[in-house]
Amino acid sequence: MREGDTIAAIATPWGEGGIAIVRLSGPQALEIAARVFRGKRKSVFDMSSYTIAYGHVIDPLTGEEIDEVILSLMRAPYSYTREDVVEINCHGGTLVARKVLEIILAAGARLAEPGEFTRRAFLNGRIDLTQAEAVLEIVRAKSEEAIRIANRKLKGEFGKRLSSIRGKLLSLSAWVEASLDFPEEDLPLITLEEIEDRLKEILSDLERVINSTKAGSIYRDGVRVVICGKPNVGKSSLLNALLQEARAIVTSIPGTTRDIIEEVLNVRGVPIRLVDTAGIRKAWDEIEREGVSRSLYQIENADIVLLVLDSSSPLTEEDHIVMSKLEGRKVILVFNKRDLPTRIDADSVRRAFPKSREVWISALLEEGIEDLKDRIVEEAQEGIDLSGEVWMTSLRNITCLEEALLSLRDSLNSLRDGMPYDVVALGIREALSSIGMITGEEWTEDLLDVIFSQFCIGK
Ligand SMILES: Nc1nc2c(ncn2[C@@H]2O[C@H](COP(=O)(O)OP(=O)(O)OP(=O)(O)O)[C@@H](O)[C@H]2O)c(=O)[nH]1
Ligand SMILES: [Mg+2]
Repeated sequence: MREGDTIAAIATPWGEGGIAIVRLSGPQALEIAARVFRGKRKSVFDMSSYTIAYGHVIDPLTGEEIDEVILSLMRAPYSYTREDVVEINCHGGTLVARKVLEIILAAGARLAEPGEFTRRAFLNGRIDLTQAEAVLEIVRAKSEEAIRIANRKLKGEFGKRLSSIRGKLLSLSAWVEASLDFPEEDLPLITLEEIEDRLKEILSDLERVINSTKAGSIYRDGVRVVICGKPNVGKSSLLNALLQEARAIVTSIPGTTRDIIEEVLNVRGVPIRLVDTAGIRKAWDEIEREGVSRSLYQIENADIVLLVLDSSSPLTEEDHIVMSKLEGRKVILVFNKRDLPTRIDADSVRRAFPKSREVWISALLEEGIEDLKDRIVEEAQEGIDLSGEVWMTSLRNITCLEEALLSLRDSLNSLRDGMPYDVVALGIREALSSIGMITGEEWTEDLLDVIFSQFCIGK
């Protein structure tokens, strides 16, 4: 990675589109752009920052016009990367954008690596690492709620939250280390009680942040909801009703669905991965057997299972087989076919799942579906406090937060066990470093490689 050179990439997706954008960033961005751009009115050098110019990209070797373009200029330091940035909007054909990029590369730029523009924004101090990751979260957001949370993070609010914890730790660490340096003083600079109080306060603050990231992970990663039940209870009808389209085949023949059907759906801002499965029973043929074993696999990997039952007929042996597979899963009881007279013994089902929510629906008439959506969201958010802060963050960051928590707990225990101050100080230093890895106050090239390799080229 050479930080001082000028990088370029196509910033828009591959393929045909209205326009494609080729982006350039670095100290030679203007010179390179000037070599390939012939403006109608002025040259790139005469343009003010945040203005655009109309003209053509030409091949400097042959003078041939390659494309009619609009060029925009953002001068350092007020740009995405804090370097000079030029963006060229060309016609959206794959070949045209490629040709423009090739000419720019021939004129002295280097092809950017994935996420390198954002990496420069970080290295040049425009954003911290939490903001860099928020960029990726916005790109990948699966719901409006996810965009909202990521936007707050992009503004730096998550980084500030962590920096404030880091600030408290720094100050505590300074006191503890100062006490270590002057052991001969009669009075310690900070008393044991004071250290303990401050540690406890920071610990509970950190716990709050960790909880809030758990809340956010629902919006970031979504929830896997698996529809299961014996054949013919209306699982596929339910999938279709939730999706509002005839996605799965529905027939009155038991054993209609053979394979897994997966669709993504947005429920009250939570991205839901909805899975329809083959009805579980002793299979009649090899295809169905395979279908059933796939259903069981889906149940094991579900966040929430919708146990669909036919309320218009008594429970059967097959229902009991399905129910026996659901031990330890989060289950919502879905009594379907409520448009028909009730013949199911609902109480015996409730006894088998005393903690489960239940809902009565008619997938056929699309009744009770909104109710079911509410139950799904409630179940997904159970045990998570959404009234306070909500953050989305990567697994890497959650691990760092948990490591910081463990280090601080170690410190607190050492303190209570009467260990020397330097043992206490060690835990605090470790916690500082774990949190610094999230905000980017501490980083290594390897860490940046891991983070930015997830970005696309041109971002
Ligand atoms: N009356 C009534 N019939 C329903 C309802 N939901 C589904 N059905 C009917 O029940 C039959 C089976 O529906 P499916 O949705 O294919 O059932 P399934 O659980 O996916 O069945 P398999 O894929 O075979 O496991 C069809 O004839 C549906 O029209 C309902 O709410 N009320
Ligand atoms: Mg089906």
